[in-house]
Amino acid sequence: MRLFIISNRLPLKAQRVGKEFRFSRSEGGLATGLDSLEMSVEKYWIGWPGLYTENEGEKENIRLYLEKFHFFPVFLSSRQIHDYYEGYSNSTVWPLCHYFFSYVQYDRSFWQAYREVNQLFCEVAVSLIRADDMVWVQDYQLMLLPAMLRTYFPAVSIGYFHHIPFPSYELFRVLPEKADVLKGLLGADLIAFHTHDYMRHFSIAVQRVCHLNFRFGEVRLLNRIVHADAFPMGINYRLYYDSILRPEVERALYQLSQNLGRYKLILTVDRLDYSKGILHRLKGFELFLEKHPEYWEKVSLVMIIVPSRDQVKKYADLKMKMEEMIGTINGEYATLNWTPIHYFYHGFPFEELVALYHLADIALVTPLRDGMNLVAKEYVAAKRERPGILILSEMAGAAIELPEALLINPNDINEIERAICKALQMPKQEQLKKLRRMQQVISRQTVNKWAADFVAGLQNIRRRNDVLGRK
Ligand code: GDG
Repeated sequence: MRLFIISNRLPLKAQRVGKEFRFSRSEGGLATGLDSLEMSVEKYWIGWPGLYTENEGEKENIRLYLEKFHFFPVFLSSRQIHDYYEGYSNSTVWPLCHYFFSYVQYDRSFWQAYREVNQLFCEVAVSLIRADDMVWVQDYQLMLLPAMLRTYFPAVSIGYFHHIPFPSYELFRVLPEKADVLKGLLGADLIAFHTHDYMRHFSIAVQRVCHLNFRFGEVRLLNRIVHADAFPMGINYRLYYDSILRPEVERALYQLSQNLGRYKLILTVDRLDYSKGILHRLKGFELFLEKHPEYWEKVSLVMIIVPSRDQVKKYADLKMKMEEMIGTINGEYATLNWTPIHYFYHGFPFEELVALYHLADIALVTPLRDGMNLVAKEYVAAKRERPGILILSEMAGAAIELPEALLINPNDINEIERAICKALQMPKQEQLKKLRRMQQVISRQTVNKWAADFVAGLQNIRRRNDVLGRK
């Protein structure tokens, strides 16, 4: 059986280096999660290779290189990147789904480009897929694609996964194109979310906007049913749990301990994004320093921010404010022997990232909204048998599976400050007990299980739809 994954980005991105191209792994939760899938099906992938070119020769070279991995590129023009990706996807849908209502931009040309690019993805897919293939569309950039594909292939198996929150109807209803978006999604047989709450919000929106009756997670259309469900995404657990056994990770850990081992370490890892609560977190850490001079020169925050969407104004503004705050805090509290915040505006190789997870006494994960948050799960797994505390926002999808974390409301900087203190004082035995319970949960709900469950769910609905179609 062949499975076509269709996402905005391919797992490999092309970058121009002089006259050549360099290919590297794409960042972000979707790419890291799906790329590590081990499946019994033949896997193909359609997506944007992350680079803009109008040169047909260059496109051909990129295409030839990627096709060796069964990756099929969709090339976008600079206008499409601006209006579809930075525009409708990241300046309209993203803030809406993360409850940043005042950040939402409405622009007719964004919407037109969104439709046009979804159609472009559809054309590439139609040239590749066969009626007996399975298609798995990923995320909010491609919400119109399921219905577009359905017009070409009435009986093909189509699934959709929404990696970010689906907002409550009261918020979703402000979207001018809400009916088109829902109709687009309803082209799929299975529509899945990280949590039941997101799924419930979606089904209420379908009832209110499309006047369709959702019962027991299903809606009946003319000749088929559409099923909606929660499939919490996991991580490649063994990869993180066993990572410290790798000599290169052990070496990285040794280096880190030499440089930072004198201090208690609080680690934060995010893409640059206002939804991740970076400014609130910095205020919480500043309050902690202000109220607890006894921890000066004893605790440092290591902050990794992976560059993301910095062409979008809100992201560029966030970067400026964040760096200003870091500068102010370090300027106020640093001593000749101690830097309160070690800030990195770039990604780290996997080996160094997992060494940091393993070493850090505390992971501070405080998104204001987050579909799931894989960093929280990776930290718990990478600790192996070493103590550590996860401070986790109750606004992250991951909080539902990890109630043993120190759960906080990320809007309340006093709670962040108190949680840091509590974590620093927590006995080691209690840390280990909580970690073990969380490890049990995430070792069962791995990324492979997530994908296998999704594919099984999709096959099940398709079988039922085939029967309905024959009637
Ligand atoms: C979206 C949703 C949902 C980060 N820094 C480095 C690095 N990373 C990797 C992490 C992790 C991934 O990036 C980030 O995943 P998250 O889930 O935390 O966040 P988003 O990118 O916003 O992902 C999110 C996810 O999709 C999946 O559905 O959980 O809610 O927003 O895997 O390890 N990797 C390396 N170096 C870094 O410096 N190698």
